Amino acid sequence: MSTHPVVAVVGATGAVGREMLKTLEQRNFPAREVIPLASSRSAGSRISFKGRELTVQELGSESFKGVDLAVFSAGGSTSEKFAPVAVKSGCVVVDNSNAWRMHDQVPLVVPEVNPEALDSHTGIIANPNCSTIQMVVVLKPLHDVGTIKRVIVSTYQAVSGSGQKAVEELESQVKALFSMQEVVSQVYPHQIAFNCLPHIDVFLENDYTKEEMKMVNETRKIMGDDNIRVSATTVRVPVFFGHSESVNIETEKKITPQQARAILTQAPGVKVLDNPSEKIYPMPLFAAGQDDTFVGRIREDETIDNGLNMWIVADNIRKGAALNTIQIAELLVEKNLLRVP
Ligand code: NAP
Ligand code: 3JN
Repeated sequence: MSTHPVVAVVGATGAVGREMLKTLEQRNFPAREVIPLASSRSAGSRISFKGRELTVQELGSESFKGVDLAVFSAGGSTSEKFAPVAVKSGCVVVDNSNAWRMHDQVPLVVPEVNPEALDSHTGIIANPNCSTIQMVVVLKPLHDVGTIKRVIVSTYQAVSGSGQKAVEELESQVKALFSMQEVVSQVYPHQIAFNCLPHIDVFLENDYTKEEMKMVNETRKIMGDDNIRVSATTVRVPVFFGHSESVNIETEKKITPQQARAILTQAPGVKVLDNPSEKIYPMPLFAAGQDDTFVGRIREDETIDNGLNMWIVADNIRKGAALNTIQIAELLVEKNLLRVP
């Protein structure tokens, strides 16, 4: 293969797929050709890429012939079925779904945190959940210095995390409420406009949601430390773009807020916005469209010896999904790993 791979984007018409195309273009990813794939519903529709119109093709078992790299964002069942088909065709897969994240042979990668995990890939590489990505980008540099023992996180997740239809649902509910019309909920089990839903993905037997357990298990795998205890509450809020997180950590070695700010100022992919007296702190409205993960409100947890509280915000569709995926693809090219062993 030349260093200019043929790239397939599976789920190209969706919220994440469109952002992946935008990111490939913005970062001038060295693709020889880009092939947008989706379901029969949108096959034949056109998508613009680098000033040209690409025709969306229906995903099928022949779609990966001659393709070097496939980035997937079409849901877990599509990834389960088609990622192995792609790998069999000699194509390396970076998958955005939950389907492969916890498989032993599948690296779960955040380039700023564990790029070395890519070296042992066997064809499929998993992109973590958005809420996990933005948290570990901030926690890993602190873990390296103070060893994190325990994390308690509550999330405030934007509706774009549930796809294009959810963005439209919030929009139409707000319009309906201001024009005294009936509110219709199809994506969410309750009205999301002017509301908060402590319910993301399905409830599990332990009374946590699947989204919460993704944060628990993925954090340990990415940080390479099964001793870290994580407790998560994930909440959907009426924000269009940008997930926010209130994060509390307990460390073995004390890290003061001043030290944490100094460590995080040097951390790749992180921007410290922490000057409360000037009303400077991260907010989702301003993180939307940005590549960095923002952290602020860093302060001591006064209830324990070695504890910190902080507020972490990032664009869930960008760093939480599309950008992280394309950063993985860039690393694969850079490390000459774009081949199935
Ligand atoms: P979305 O806006 O609803 O888009 C879904 C995309 O998948 C569309 O392009 C759709 O094509 C395509 N698709 C659906 N079923 C398909 C099938 N059977 N065969 C081929 N294509 C199919 O959703 P999204 O927000 O982009 O999210 C897509 C997926 O990405 C999610 O299900 C999730 O697994 C993953 N995701 C991950 C994160 C993360 O945390 N890293 C965040 C968000 C999403 P049509 O236009 O033809 O319907
Ligand atoms: O809800 C969010 O804010 C993030 C959503 C992620 C998501 C949505 C549908 C299916 C996922 C994911 O990445 O974990 C999945 C999934 O693949 O399970």
